[in-house]
Amino acid sequence: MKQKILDILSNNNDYISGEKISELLNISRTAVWKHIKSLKNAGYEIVSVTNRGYKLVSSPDILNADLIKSGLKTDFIAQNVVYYDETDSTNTQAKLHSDMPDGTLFISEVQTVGKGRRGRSWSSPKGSGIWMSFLLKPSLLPSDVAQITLIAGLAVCRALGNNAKIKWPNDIVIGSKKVCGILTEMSAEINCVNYVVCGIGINVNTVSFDEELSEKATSLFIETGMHHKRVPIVRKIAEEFEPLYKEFLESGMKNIIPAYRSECITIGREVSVIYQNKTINGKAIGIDNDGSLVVETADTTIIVSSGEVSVRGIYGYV
Ligand code: BTX
Repeated sequence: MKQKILDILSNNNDYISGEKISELLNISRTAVWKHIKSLKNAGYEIVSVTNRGYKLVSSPDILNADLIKSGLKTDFIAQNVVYYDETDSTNTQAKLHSDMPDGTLFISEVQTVGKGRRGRSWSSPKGSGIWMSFLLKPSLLPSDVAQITLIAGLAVCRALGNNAKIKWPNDIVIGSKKVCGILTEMSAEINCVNYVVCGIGINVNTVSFDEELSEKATSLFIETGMHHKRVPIVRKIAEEFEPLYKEFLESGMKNIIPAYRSECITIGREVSVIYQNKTINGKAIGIDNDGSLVVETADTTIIVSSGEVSVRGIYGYV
């Protein structure tokens, strides 16, 4: 009932009377008042004016499954949400619960064993970030799954704004520092994918990083000097991700790549590409139509696909 009242208040820009809410929900005005009181206790700022009613002024920055889903404009992405106050890793949980529906979002206030790629760890402190994973069940060849990272990157980049850019293949940066990392994992047979887990970690209101990270990590707060509510960002990512993902499943990357290129900061830079225990230095000259990085070296041009690869700028992290 509290959630229904919240929905009504959220969808009303003006005051709405207690009487009107009690009619809409078929409960007494005293019950409405009690629920409003408990919403206020939970951190919602709701003003009440005699003869006019109630108005929602602001919501607390809590991650809540109902808040994420309420009015979400997607068909299936994040329509089912599994929320944890604390968990090891949302990617691990998504894999453990892979029987859940396609598009299920796993999200946690804190991760105790946040994972990066190849055994690296991902710092996921309580309250200041978005640590979440989409469970996906695409009909794809295993070799095409890495492209989901690129799509998620474009969706995050659009959702974050604030001049966020993509550092190919799996980081989102603002300026020259990393604000988001993406870890895509899958369970597959030789020719078919059972499921994919696309994990997204975003530093939102992190005030500072420890010494080891501060050289390459940043947050929305550090970049803008403002706190940002996390739920609207989660919703925006889901709403940006779904049409891109559908387009990808229908027609591959060809219609997505032009937009990806225009947000990708790696193109035109001198880079060091590390893959299969080799390091190749060269200039990133483009992204081809399936999302691979084209690198020109002293004597040849190589195409690097976005699977297990790290890219470092020769003159810094980006
Ligand atoms: P990556 O391997 O590209 O980056 C990991 C590296 O990034 C670490 O070795 C460290 O240097 C640096 N790093 C660690 N934590 C942070 C941070 N908070 N901000 C910036 N840099 C950091 C990137 O892997 C993939 C990260 C995915 C994280 C999400 S969170 C939800 C989901 N669950 C989970 O366990 N992982 C994913």
